[in-house]
Amino acid sequence: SDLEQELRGAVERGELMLVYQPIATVAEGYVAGVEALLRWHHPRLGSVSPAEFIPVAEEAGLIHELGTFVVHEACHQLSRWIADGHDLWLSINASVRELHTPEYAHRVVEVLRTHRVPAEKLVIEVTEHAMALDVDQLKDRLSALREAGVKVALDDFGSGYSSLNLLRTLPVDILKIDHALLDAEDTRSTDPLADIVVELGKRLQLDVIAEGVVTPGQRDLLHGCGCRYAQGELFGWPLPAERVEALFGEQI
Ligand code: G
Ligand code: G
Ligand code: MN
Ligand code: NA
Repeated sequence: SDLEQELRGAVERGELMLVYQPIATVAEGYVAGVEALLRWHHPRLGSVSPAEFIPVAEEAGLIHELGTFVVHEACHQLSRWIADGHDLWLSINASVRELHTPEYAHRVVEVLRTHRVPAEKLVIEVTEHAMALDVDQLKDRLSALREAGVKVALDDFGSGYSSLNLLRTLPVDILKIDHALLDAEDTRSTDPLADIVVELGKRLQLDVIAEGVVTPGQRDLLHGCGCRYAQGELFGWPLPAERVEALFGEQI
């Protein structure tokens, strides 16, 4: 496709960059981590959404090149933040296709070593599209990451039918609650669904992050449920490194 042609070489041409969305503590509103999100600015097509180009990259076998760029760039940035005395973690999204590669965990560890970043500061987010991969294989990949000290998050939890089964099957540390579970919950002070999902995470001894938090009402609701972390418009959109940095140490 046209998009595929344009995506080839986009890394070398410097058209890709990362933005970072703050992940804040619900109780205090401090930035505890950031999620790196890929952006593509094409000279003619303009801004292309990852929702559009990631599937193309997966089909075209370009996802490994993109994924490598993301891990390097994000870990390099994290190493600078750590050197500046900031205490935070960094999450990156991994495509299931990347996790297909047997040496994926090994490569990630190499990058961490290159940038002298402690493994426990890195979180790899996987979605339930992960089901497309052989589950045993995926378990092996995630276990290898965790043995190296890297954290694993199950992303978009609650957005699809296979979530509960995946949660039972996969070795993960963090549960990210899909924004759809919180939508329109602002008017209520309690929500059984949010409550149950947060409780589920706690019972499984997982850290829970709520996504797509837009209103103070939603934050209060999450606080009431005992949800520890949240991300979304209320705390900040994905921002370039130098702009997200301005939020570190501030109450937001
Ligand atoms: O940032 P935005 O909401 O536009 O992202 C759209 C989708 O693209 C989300 O599902 C997000 O997880 C995914 N995405 C963003 N950055 C990356 C990335 O670096 N790698 C992968 N595999 N997916 C990404
Ligand atoms: O699939 P994943 O959770 O990785 O996608 C994260 C994306 O969600 C981000 O790229 C961001 O653009 C989008 N996002 C971030 N905050 C909000 C929000 O408050 N509301 C909505 N609808 N989307 C958000
Ligand atoms: Mn994500
Ligand atoms: Na998500």
